[in-house]
Amino acid sequence: RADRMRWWHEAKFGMFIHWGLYSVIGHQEWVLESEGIPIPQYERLARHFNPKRGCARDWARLAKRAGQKYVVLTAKHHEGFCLWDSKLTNYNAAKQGPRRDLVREFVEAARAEGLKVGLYYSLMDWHHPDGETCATDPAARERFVAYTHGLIRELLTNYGTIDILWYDVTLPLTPQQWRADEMNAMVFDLQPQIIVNNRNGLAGDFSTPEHKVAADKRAWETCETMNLGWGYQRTDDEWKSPKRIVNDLTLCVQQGGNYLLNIGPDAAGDVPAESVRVLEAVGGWLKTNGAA
Ligand code: JFZ
Repeated sequence: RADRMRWWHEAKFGMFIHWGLYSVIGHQEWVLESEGIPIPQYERLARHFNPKRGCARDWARLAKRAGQKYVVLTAKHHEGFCLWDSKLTNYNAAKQGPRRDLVREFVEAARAEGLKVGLYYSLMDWHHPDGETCATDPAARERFVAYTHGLIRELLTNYGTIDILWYDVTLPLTPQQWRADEMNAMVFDLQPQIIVNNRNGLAGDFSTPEHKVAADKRAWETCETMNLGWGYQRTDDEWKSPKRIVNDLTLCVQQGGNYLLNIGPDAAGDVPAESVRVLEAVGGWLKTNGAA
């Protein structure tokens, strides 16, 4: 168990990537909910989700320049759109929109740059017809939990070694209703070396304080944004300075934690220029100080 975590403790610094249909609009990743967009209208965003070839490789190269050692991509956020070629839903990037398996491109790009590979997966799903009714309707719950286990199985079967599974948001079900124990057992069966976080409501391998450096007795990782939002937000220019980020990273590392710093690429896969500038400055500092 300790061995499984070693690379992660040594890595210390990772890149979080929030990317999905919400990136087309540029009002963050909660836009479906926060602006009350009807599902059929939201689905049409897929037509405008047209990433440049090689954008995942650009992110991986950027992570390297920043001194980051692992990357975590939102394979499915709350919007429910799957960035991979799923057999369980057509609401995915290989069947509509770009018609490419963006998880495969991401995984291959990360490996090519020598980075460890993480996938973020939101249990909560605003798009699936059973995603809400599963809270009260047992038949819907049965279907939705099976769907969820099936999607996670695909992610951990079809893309080679996955180093981190980063769950998020258990709503509207309890860990018991998700059959989270069984889910993790499947995860470790498929990928014995993987490490998982605690946002499926179980302890997992590490905890995930957000927007704060919160030292813990167990393994922990602070996740943080570079501006205000996680998903691409056009008007959001409240960028943290390289100094602030180096400071937070240093605080995490001093206290034995990891630091997962987010970028929100746009629908073309372009990373906001200010994020690039700040990440390069952070990487430069790490190099100068012999820390990368
Ligand atoms: C979640 C998402 O809703 C959000 O869009 C983003 O992906 C972020 C990384 O995770 O938001 C959370 C989840 C958990 C907590 C706070 C925000 N928490 O435990 O404090």
